[in-house]
This record gives sequence, C-alpha cells and structure tokens, in this order.
Amino acid sequence: MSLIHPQVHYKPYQSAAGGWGSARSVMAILWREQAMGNAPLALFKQNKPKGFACVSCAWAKPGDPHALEFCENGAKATAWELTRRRTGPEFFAAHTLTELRTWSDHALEQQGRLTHPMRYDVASDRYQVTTWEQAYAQIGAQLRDLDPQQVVFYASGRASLEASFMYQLLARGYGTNNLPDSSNMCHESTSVGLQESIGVPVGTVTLADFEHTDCIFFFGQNVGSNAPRMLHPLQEARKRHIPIITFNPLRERGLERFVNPQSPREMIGPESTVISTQYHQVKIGGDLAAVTGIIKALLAMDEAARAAGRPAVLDHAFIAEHTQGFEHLRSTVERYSWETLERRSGLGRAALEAAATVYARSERVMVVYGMGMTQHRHGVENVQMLVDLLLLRGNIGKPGAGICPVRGHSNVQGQRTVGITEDPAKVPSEKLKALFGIDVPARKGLATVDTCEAILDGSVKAFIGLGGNFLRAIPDTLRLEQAWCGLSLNVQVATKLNRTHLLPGADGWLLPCLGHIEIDRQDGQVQAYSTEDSTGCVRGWLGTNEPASDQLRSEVAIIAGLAEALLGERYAIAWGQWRQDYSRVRAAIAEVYPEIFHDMETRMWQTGGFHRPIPVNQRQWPTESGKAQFVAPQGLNADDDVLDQEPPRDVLQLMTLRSNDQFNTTVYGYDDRFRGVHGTRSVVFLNRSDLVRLGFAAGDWVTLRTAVEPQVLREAGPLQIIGYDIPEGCAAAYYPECNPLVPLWHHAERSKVPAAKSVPVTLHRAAPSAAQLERAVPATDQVR
Ligand SMILES: Nc1nc2c(c(=O)[nH]1)N[C@H]1C(S)=C(S)[C@@H](COP(=O)(O)OP(=O)(O)OC[C@H]3O[C@@H](n4cnc5c(=O)[nH]c(N)nc54)[C@H](O)[C@@H]3O)O[C@H]1N2
Ligand SMILES: Nc1nc2c(c(=O)[nH]1)N[C@H]1C(S)=C(S)[C@@H](COP(=O)(O)OP(=O)(O)OC[C@H]3O[C@@H](n4cnc5c(=O)[nH]c(N)nc54)[C@H](O)[C@@H]3O)O[C@H]1N2
Ligand SMILES: [Mo]
Repeated sequence: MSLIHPQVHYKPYQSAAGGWGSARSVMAILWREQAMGNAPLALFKQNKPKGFACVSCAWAKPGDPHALEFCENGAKATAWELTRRRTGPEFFAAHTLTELRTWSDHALEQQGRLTHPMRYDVASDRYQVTTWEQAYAQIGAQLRDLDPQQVVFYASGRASLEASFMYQLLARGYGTNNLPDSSNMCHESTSVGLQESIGVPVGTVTLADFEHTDCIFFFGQNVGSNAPRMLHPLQEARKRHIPIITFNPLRERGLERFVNPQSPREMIGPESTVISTQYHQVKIGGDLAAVTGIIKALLAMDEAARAAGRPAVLDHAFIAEHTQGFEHLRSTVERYSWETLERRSGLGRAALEAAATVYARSERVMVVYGMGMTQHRHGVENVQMLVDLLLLRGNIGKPGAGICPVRGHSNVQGQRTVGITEDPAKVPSEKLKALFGIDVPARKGLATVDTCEAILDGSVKAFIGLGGNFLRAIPDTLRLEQAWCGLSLNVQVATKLNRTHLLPGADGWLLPCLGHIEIDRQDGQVQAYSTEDSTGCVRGWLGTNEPASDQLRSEVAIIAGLAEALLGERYAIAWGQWRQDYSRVRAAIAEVYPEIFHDMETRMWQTGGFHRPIPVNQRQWPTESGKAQFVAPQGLNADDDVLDQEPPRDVLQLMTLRSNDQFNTTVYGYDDRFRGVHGTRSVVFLNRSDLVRLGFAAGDWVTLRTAVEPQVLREAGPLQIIGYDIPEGCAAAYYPECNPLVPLWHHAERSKVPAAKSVPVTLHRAAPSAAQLERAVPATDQVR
C-alpha cells in the first residue's frame, strides 16, 4: 500500500505563505481526491451565506466574504469530504481488519467515504453490511444491559450545535456525564484558565477587533497551516503598520511572510507582506519565563516613568477598579532574576524588553495563541499569564484588544456551549429537568484522560464516538490500543475509515454519516445546521452537494435513532420530530440557553450571524470575586518532570505538531511545504549544535524514547534527523505518529490536556525499515 510521494526531499522553503505554492497545492489536492468535478463549485459556497461552514478550522468567517472565502487547507478539507472514492461493502469484503491494521493513516482515509452501516464479524475478521434498524435496536439493547457509568460518549469537535445538543441529552438521559471531547486534548487549558482569570471560558476577540487593534502578540499557533484564513486580517493589520510580535520555537512561514493567493496583484507582484515585526524563538515551554520577563520589564518601565514624573506605563486605574492579585503578581515577578528568565525562555533580556516596549506604546493589544501554549504541563498557567499581560494595561474590554484562543475543530467551541462536558456543574440541570424531565446525574463524568484511565483499568466497557479518531489522537497510544480491545461495545459514527475503527472490541459498529458539505434532507425537507466559531459567532449553514451515498444518515438522525431505541419515550423529547425538523432542536436550544440563543432561528441567518454575549467586553467579570484575577506563576520550569536546574544533557524537549498536509489524524499527504519537507513524515527536527554535541548528524536515523518513567519503554521511530532552525535542547516531530511517546499522566495540571508540546525524549540510533530507506531524505540537502 504505497501512496507515498515519489520524490522525497528536504529543501528549505523560500517563498511566502500563500502565493502560488498555495494555489498549486489546491489544484493538486482536487486532483488527488478526484474531486475536480464537484469540489471547485462547492468552494464558491464555502463560508458563504446559505453555503456550508468549512469543515477545517474554527476561525471566524467574515459577514461580507471574499469571492472565494477559503484557504489552501480549507480547500483540502472540502476535497477530502467530496472525494469520488468510496469505502463500500466490496472494500470491507476484500480486507480483514488484521490486514488493514498494517496500513498507514493516510492509506486508510484515502480509500474514500464510508457508504453503508457496517458491523464487525469476529469469525471472518471483517466488517459486514448491516441495516440502520438493526444497528439502533442492537446497540440500544446492549446499552440497556450496561451500567451508564461504564459507557462513554465521545465527541470530536465537528458536530453541529443541533447534533451536539441532542448527543448530550442522549448521554444524560441514559444516565451519565461521560462526555469527553476533543477539546479535552486541545483548548481545555483555555476553558479552565480563562474561566478562573476573567470568568468566561472563551476568547473575547471578534473579527472586528482586528480592524481596531494597534498591536498583536502571537504565541504558539501556526496560522499559515492551521488557520490560514486568519492571514487576511493579519495582512490587513500589517498594511496599517500594526506590529505583530511572535513567540514560537520555529520560524513558521505563515508568521513570517504572506502573499494573498486570491489577490491577482499580489500574485504577480514581487511583494509579500511581512507578518511578524518581532520574532522570538522561545524555547519549548519557555513562555512562562518570557511573559514573566515582559512583565518584569513593564514594571521597571512603570516605576521609572512615575519616578521621572512621566505618565505611568501600567493602567493603575483599571488595575484598582477591575482586578485582584496585582501585588502578588508583582512581587512574584520581581523575585525572578533576568539570568533565570533568560535561561528558561532561551531569549535575551534585550529581546524581552523590546517586546515590552512595543506593548507599552500600544493602546489596543490582542493576544492570539494556540496549542503551543495549551498542551503543556503548565498549559493553564500559560493562558493565565497571557491574561495577566493584557490586564496590566486594561487590554480586555475595549475594541481592538483582548484574548484570542484559536480553536481547532469547526464547532468545538459550540459543542461546549450546548452541554458537551463531563462536568454537571456547567449544565443548566433545572432547565433540563423542567423541559425534558431529565435528571442530570450528579456524579462528574469522564473527560478524555479519565476515559483513557478507565479503559486501562477496565471500568469503561462501551465507547460511542461521534466523529474523531480517538485511539490516534490520545497519548500513550500503544498501551491504550491493547486495553481498547477489551471493550464490549464500540460504536463509531464517521465519514472515513481510520485506525480507531480497526480495533472494534467484542462488538463493533461503523455508522457512516453525512458530512457538513452535503445536503441534509429529512423526509424530503432540506435541513440547516449551525455552529459557533472561535470568536463566539453563531451562524446557520446549508450543505450544498449531493451525499456520497444514499445510505448515509445525518448525525442528528443517528442520535435520534439511537435515542429512540435506548430511551423510547422515557423523556419529554420527541426525538423523531426533532429529526424531521431541526428548527425544533434549535427552539429547544434557545429555551435552555436563552441569553445566548434567543431568536436563534432568525438571527443565525443575519449577515455575519450573531455573537454570544461576552460580559467581559463590558468589563463585567463573572468571577468569584467579581473582578479579573491576576495569577502569579507557581514556577517557571518548562516541565517539572525533568529537573530544570541540571537537565541531563542528553534529554531534549519534544513538541509533536501538525504538518501543512494534514488535519489532525487525517493525513492528506506527505509534504510539509512551509518547513521544506517533501514525501515523508518520518523526520525529527533538531538543532545542529545538539546534533554535534550528541554525536549525531543530519540524515541519521534515530528512535525517540521518552525520558521520564524509565520503567515503561515508550518509543517512536525510526525517524530521520533534519538539522533545523530550532532552539537548543528542543525537538519537533509529527502528531499522531509520536503519540506513543506521551505518557497519559503527562498532562496539564487542572485541565488535563495532554502535554503534547513538551515530551522529554532521548535519541537512539536505529536502522530504518527497507521502505523507509527507499524514501529517505538525501543527506546532502539537510542543512538549512
Ligand atoms: N490544516 C489544518 N488546520 C487545522 C488543524 C490541522 O491539523 N490542519 N487542526 C485544527 C485543530 S483541532 C487545532 S487545535 C488547531 C491547531 O493549530 P496550532 O495551535 O497551530 O497547533 P500545532 O500544529 O500543534 O502547532 C503549534 C504551534 O505552536 C508552536 N509551539 C510548540 N511549543 C511551543 C511553546 O512551548 N511555546 C510557543 N510559543 N510555541 C510553541 C509550534 O512551533 C507550532 O507553530 O488547528 C486546527 N486547524
Ligand atoms: N501528540 C499530539 N496529540 C494530539 C494533538 C497534538 O498536537 N499532538 N492535538 C490534539 C487535538 S488539538 C485534537 S482536537 C485531537 C483531535 O482528535 P479527534 O477529533 O478525535 O481526531 P480527528 O483527526 O479530527 O478525527 C478524524 C476523523 O473524524 C471523522 N470525521 C470527519 N468529519 C466528520 C463528520 O462530519 N462527522 C463525523 N461523525 N465524523 C467525521 C473521520 O472519520 C476522520 O477519520 O487530537 C489531539 N491529539
Ligand atoms: Mo484541536
């Protein structure tokens, strides 16, 4: 099964992000997915009024869209869903799961869209066609025999508001809060950190703020690959000469330069827009120290200004009226010496002072961030330090300022809003009781890491997955795969085949659903759906293309079918009527959450949709104290598992990240164009001084081993070394291939987000497989 790019090579990418490289890439992907017929037309309706929401990232879609409101990777996601390829009954008849488990992630999804409901047959080791009625009835019967605490209802962040709302009602009506979701591996550090600091779990910035800001700080987010549409507002900001100050261990191309591929003038001209005006290659996990340094510089500037009779640098009136904890933050920060801050951040004092100077000059500052902040042991503190920085000059609650977490999946934020959470305290229980007669279980449910622990200890027996690729996305993959086989029931609602489906347990069901680009008809009536994006904006959407198979059911229909089979008429919920008309689901959502969703049915079609109210933007702080909370860092170690004072010299900090040719565990291809890698993902990026010091050379093959908990062998590779522009002591390699290296317990305190960006590893010489050798990177073009 070789679907590898024929020409493997490494060649530093010289061009800007976007531009012709991006346009070429869109054409190539349409070709690759055999989607030339239907995808190009669909692209015109992407992110448009009465069109569909891009199924890629959660970045905001403007109310007045461009003619083509999509990016290279959004086009890939569209083509991926609209592919002409099909993974139907013939495919499953031809391959046992034992065989399919030897296939790559890429090869599996590349087979195309699932078409029929399938059930695993142990005797033949194959999936066999079943009917929807059988599926609902038998899954319902099995669930009735289980204790609800033994069952988990996972959601990946793509399902609509309607489907998500029904899914949590199904789980709670059945009797459990076991509702883990992908945000448990993603922005949960945000939800925990922001809730505590400012009293809301979501970002405060909207698209309009980009027009008013006069400075943007950018931490740990790879905008060029993972939220490319944001490059447009960034470019606009740069045209207004707004400084953008970036902290990232890698010089990510999208954060350096951009050519708008939809601007004919820019495409033929020599000019690209410089995105970052300061680029700080912070050490992995060094942000706590870096932000502490910036705050230290600001405190000093403030003191000096006031001593000299000049206006203060900090907004003391705001701090006094709206915040708590400033003095504690000040004394904590002042205790750290510059020497410590420099060592732990990997940045010089002058660089941090330069960032502080621009911050102090600016009246409206935004902080944008992503997984480089949340997926650390100190992920929650990282987020809170960014809030601290903003609060010092009143940069929350005014136009052009605020905190901007860049969420992942297209509706991941919305799912949380409508009740997908393991925590019953976050659910309007009285409403659910009054409206539907559901008693929300008092017992806290399992989030993602808890679910993994419960699978390991055997206390979870059944897994229902609404999308996603749980077994590939979670940490400690290999250990979990073994335990996973002990599940008695495994139900996966999906669009394409992935590795999680290949370990079906005792009874496995694979239920194919409509994608969001497809027209959803219920009893002949076209149904709309809705989402909430990363800026708290809710909008209505419509699928535009004919479904991949007439057997597909919508997620709403599947949840309704399961609910009818499992719960019957136990509650005052007309599941069947909700399926027939999704506006009834929206009416229920509006009844449960009127402050956010009142008049949803009309407002979601307004130009640009509607924004959920964020009280913080009126400077009302729904925290315990009624004020915004400064949080002082407990320590500045990147990782307490490796003693920072004297790190063993051969331990490197590994971050696992995405290439430009994947969507999470969906591997579209083997190129990471902006990082110069072509035709392979079996690489590890390392600093050249580290290579010399550790006795390796670019082009060598190594396995990585986790350097904590030595009694458990965690390994990934063999990977080929690329000498790269990355700080000393740091390493980078791809997710999900490196997930076996991340110990399950190695997660952020309080949010339990796996610390996928700081995994202590050592390097070990290894021989590549024959297949790997064939696609090895020529050693000559290694060094950048
Ligand atoms: N095309 C495409 N789009 C996507 C996705 C995709 O896979 N493909 N995934 C979606 C999802 S679910 C999510 S959550 C987002 C993910 O989007 P990102 O948040 O961009 O996630 P990563 O690709 O993991 O990249 C993390 C970035 O943080 C940097 N980084 C790592 N460690 C540190 C650190 O300690 N400090 C700092 N300052 N930076 C650090 C890395 O160099 C990298 O640039 O994108 C969404 N959009
Ligand atoms: N080491 C490491 N691990 C990580 C991360 C990391 O940076 N490093 N990132 C984490 C993050 S941020 C996230 S969000 C998770 C992602 O974890 P998941 O959300 O579980 O994984 P995805 O890869 O997004 O899921 C892909 C599958 O979703 C299904 N799918 C696609 N579209 C639809 C649809 O419309 N409906 C349904 N029902 N199914 C659909 C397809 O079958 C596809 O195979 O991974 C996390 N894991
Ligand atoms: Mo994510």
